[in-house]
Amino acid sequence: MAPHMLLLPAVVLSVLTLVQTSYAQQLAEESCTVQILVPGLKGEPGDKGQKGAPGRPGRVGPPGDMGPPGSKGHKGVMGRHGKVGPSGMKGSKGETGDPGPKGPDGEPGLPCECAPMRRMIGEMDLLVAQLSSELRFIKSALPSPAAVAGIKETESKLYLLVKEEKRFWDAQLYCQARGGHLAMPKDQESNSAIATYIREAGVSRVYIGLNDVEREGVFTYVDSSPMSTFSAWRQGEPNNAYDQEDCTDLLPTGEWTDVSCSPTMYFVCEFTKDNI
Ligand SMILES: [Ca+2]
Ligand SMILES: [Ca+2]
Repeated sequence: MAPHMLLLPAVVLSVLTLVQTSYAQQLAEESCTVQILVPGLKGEPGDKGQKGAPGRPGRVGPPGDMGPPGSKGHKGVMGRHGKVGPSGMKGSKGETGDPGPKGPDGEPGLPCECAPMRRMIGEMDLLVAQLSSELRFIKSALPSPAAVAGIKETESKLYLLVKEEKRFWDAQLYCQARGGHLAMPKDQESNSAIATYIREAGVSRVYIGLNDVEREGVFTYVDSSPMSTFSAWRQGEPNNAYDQEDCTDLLPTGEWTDVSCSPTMYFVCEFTKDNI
């Protein structure tokens, strides 16, 4: 008989031994006396496996410790002044102070000389009234300082040289609007006053208020009074040149000439002092 035929029942027996417990162990000890079993040869190492999938994220760790404190910053510059606030409420009125000490007695007064004083005061009142009225006249008569070369006066008249060139009748209207007329020299005194006035002002001729518009050759003043005893015609005047000279001008010499009423020239207004 071949040895492997003897071995087969022993192998079967060993398998039974492995699947049975205490009884099998006991039986195996008895079997080891019959046959010693050896493990098989170690196999060849297998191929390296593929890399596995990434694992799940780990748990959140505990908070870290607080870091060391930073260094202190520099001090800032001072800010601008703030806006002025609103005014405060008005304070309450203080109490009246104590009366001051009595002053020294004054010098004894002079005895009153009442009668002369009253007379003087009366005269001054009249003077003030007259000055006030003349001032009112000057203010109303002066169109502008540049247009007038001052005022000339006689005992009863005021003369105003107007340095605005106007035709005869426009000049008369200008004077009338201020309460007067074109100057009407009716005697030597007033004629000289007007002549001096325009000579001092450096004016070569002015209209005066005399004309023969109504009736050729018959001169009348602009207040309708006739030229009577006084006249100051230059030699050869009035000549009614070209049959169209019906108005009158006065020259710095004080002489008159008849001229056309159309040219524009300076003129002199006359005001009666009683009327102003
Ligand atoms: Ca004439
Ligand atoms: Ca003439």
